[in-house]
Amino acid sequence: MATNTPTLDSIARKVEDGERLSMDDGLFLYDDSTPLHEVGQLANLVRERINGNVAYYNINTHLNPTNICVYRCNFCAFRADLRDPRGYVMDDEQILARGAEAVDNGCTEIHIVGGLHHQKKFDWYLNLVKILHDAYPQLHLKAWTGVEINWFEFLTRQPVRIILEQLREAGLGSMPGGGAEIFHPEVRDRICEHKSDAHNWLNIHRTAHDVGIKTNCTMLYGHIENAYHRVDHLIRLRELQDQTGGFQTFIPLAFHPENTELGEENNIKKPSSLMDLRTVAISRLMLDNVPHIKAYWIMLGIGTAQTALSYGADDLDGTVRHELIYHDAGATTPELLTVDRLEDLIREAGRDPVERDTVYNHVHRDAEDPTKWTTGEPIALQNA
Ligand code: V47
Repeated sequence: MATNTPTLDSIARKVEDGERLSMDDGLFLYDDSTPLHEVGQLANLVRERINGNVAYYNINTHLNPTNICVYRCNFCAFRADLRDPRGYVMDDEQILARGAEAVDNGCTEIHIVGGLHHQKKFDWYLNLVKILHDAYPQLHLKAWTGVEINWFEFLTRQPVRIILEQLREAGLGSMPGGGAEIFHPEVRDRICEHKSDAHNWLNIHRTAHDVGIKTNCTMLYGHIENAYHRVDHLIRLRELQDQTGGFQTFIPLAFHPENTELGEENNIKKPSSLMDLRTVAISRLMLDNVPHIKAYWIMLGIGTAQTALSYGADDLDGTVRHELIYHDAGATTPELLTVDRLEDLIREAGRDPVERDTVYNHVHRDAEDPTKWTTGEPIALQNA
């Protein structure tokens, strides 16, 4: 009887023919004995087929309005208990100041996520979006993960659809991809058992897509999960994307162990660059229906992020300001990169830099005053 055990040749044939890879293919690609450069070459083929030679970035800032969180995810170094001296909550004035700073710096996007505060009602989160949108309508608010939306369901007892519509009405533009972690319960139950499970997270994104809100998706790797859990995670995302088409970008997130219970109790080291590149490449190969793969430079480090542009990634995220989640967990990357530096990094990697907005329209900058910009035409994928 013919065996279906994958080989590099069988996978290469599938990739060349645009055929979908299976769980077994994914596991084969994750095996240490499968040469990384071969995996990377295949991923690069798909990357160039979809995104040509372009690498995208945006000009953005982060806003984490509070770090106080009811949940105790053991991988998180950012969260604080209600009475922890490290805990903070930003007031409206501080939130608006962040918006003003973003506009002054020519940002097109604010990425907003934070803790789930024990005492804040849904109106606090809604109002935050509203005051920022009212004051700075030109800024795209990429706000609240599936986990936060699930918390809002708990707070309001309202269906997800109603919550999302209220947020959109207040000014929410899209949703970031956080909170997905690892879907498989063997892992999820050990790192964040209390929060939104896979079913809830995926359903929230399904509803967002259904009401026309684009979202991103992520996977947190390099802790207690194995290759099976990672490939399973990617396949679950791929299945939802087949149904909705609403994911724009996948961001593989390398676990940073410093100052975390998960890292300390299991003596976990940050994943190697080789593991990072393999994960970027396998993500590109498995997620054949997600247009963009992001090499988040804050998390990967600059050198690995540049290399990732030839291992399947086509996006570096943005200039980024005020990032806390990774820096609290030991990231040694700079606090921000200038546009010139980002563009140089992309060119040095042999790609053509293109500034995009959050939902992948071209951004055109005023030649006299680069803090001023207009939204241009949607970015066309090569093989869409
Ligand atoms: O959900 C938390 C992860 C995520 C740690 O959508 C950690 O464009 C590693 O989702 N080590 C939040 N990871 C960040 C996120 C994100 C980042 C950039 C762009 C986008 C996007 C989304 O960060 C969390 C969790 O998976 N995280 N703690 C840690 N110690």
